[in-house]
Amino acid sequence: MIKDVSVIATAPAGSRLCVVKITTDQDGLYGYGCATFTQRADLVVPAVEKYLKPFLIGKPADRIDDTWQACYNSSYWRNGPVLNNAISGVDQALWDIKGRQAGLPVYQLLGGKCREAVDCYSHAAGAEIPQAIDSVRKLMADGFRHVRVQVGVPGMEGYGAGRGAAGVVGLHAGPVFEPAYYTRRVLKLFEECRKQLGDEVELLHDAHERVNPTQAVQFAKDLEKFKLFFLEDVLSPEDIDYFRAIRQQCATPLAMGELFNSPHEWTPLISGRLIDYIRIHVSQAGGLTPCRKIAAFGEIYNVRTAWHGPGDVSPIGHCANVTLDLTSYNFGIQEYSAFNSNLQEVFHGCPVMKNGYLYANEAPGWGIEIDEQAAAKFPFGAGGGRQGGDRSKLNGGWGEVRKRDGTIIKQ
Ligand code: GCO
Ligand code: MG
Repeated sequence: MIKDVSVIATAPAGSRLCVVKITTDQDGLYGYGCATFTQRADLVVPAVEKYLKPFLIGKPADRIDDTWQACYNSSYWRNGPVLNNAISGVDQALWDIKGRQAGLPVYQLLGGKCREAVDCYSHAAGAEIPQAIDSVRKLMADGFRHVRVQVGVPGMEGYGAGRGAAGVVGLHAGPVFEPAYYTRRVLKLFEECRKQLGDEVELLHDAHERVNPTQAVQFAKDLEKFKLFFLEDVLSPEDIDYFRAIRQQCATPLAMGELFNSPHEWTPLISGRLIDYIRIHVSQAGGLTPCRKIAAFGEIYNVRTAWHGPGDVSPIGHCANVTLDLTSYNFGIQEYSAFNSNLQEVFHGCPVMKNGYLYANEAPGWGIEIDEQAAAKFPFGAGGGRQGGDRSKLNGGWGEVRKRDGTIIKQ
């Protein structure tokens, strides 16, 4: 039976991480779950403590799907980033508890391995093209077969790479981004990548919803000759109907999903075979329970998985990713971000990276123990966040980036 529900809020590597801890009435039996929404982390904490905790205490700890449905419906209004993350924390903690009780890693509860380890991609970037290519080479030397490569747009606030030269001045004082400069720049990047690195290395790119739908169609077509492993978020969730136009005009593999919180977003793309890789942030969709169903749904339409796995997923969340990756036949690739020493001081038992592969921890549950005293050493600061504006007061939220004429852009 669930005896207590609490939240561990910690930022060992800068990103605000939220982890839910569920304690049962059985001595020493507890579990952890990732509830990380780093841009609004302080809102997830009360969603758990004020709403899910009183709802869950006294309930059985061994009815995971039923508990998920009960939490999901308990707010009447549903499918939002804050509430889904809170539910995810509870959900993943219950899977951890069930694994600990069974003495098995969670992946064994989902039917065991479909592969020995999880092939991953890592991030290469540079403000200038030569730096970006060097960064790819370094990751290839570390054993990665798949590398995401991003390049800066001179003077502009690009995604995933430094700005480089002095800022382009717009009709406003803030950071500037112009999509057409970006697409031309990235085409040059991939031309150089293929010339210098050859065809063997699988290259990925994240457009981070920075171009308008018509540019997206053109961009995907122009990138086709560089044979990307996938092009990510070339459209915004609001524009997913344009995937049909891209599909009709080119064969560039398409990935989408980290911004999705609702079945209304992923169902039409998967059942319409309009994307090749589903990129959901597991806690944004509500946890392991809904995501194992999304993986199964994807298998029917041969849409492969590529779960979101950057630094704003806690090591518990990375274990959930690895669990889905090992147990889903339609695994595609896994995004990897390294666990630095501070993270490993707090989270003992992180998945292990070797030669571009992530290996699950074979211990029961997620196999992770959290040092809560160490976690307390890394409290959420007032600053952080990204891009634009006075970030010191944004609590992890993002500032603004605008076109030269002052129009705000999706970042
Ligand atoms: C990715 C993502 C991230 C997000 C970040 C938001 O593909 O890894 O696009 O870099 O921007 O997780 O907080
Ligand atoms: Mg992305």
